[in-house]
Amino acid sequence: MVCQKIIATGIIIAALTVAGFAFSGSAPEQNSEESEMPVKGDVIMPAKASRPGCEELDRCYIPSTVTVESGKQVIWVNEDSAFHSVTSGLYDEPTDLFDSGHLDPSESFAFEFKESGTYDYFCTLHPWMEGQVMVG
Ligand SMILES: [Cu+2]
Repeated sequence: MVCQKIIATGIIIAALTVAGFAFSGSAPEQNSEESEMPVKGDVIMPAKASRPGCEELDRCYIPSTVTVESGKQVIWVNEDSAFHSVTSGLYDEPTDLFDSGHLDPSESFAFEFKESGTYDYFCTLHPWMEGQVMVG
């Protein structure tokens, strides 16, 4: 009888251990889809953004407007097969806050926004490409 009790207790402990392991193991699994991508961008430059017309569909930078807290960085990823840039200001009126330079396909650029405000940016190669970062 004593022996059976010990075995039964052992099985319960083993079952709890397996359950606990499965539970703690499920947490990182939720992020596995994101980590499959080389870089997880907040904004992407999609295929064909180099052609005029993406602005009509609001698909030059996706999303074209992002909101972040101050002190946070925004990451852009060029998913197009053409060069693009992420340059602060407007095409006719660039500012010197940030400029990615020419981004190769699948290259990324990150910038940390320290002060709240609304920041326009554009692509130096394709003037129709415009986006905005709202920093709260
Ligand atoms: Cu571009």
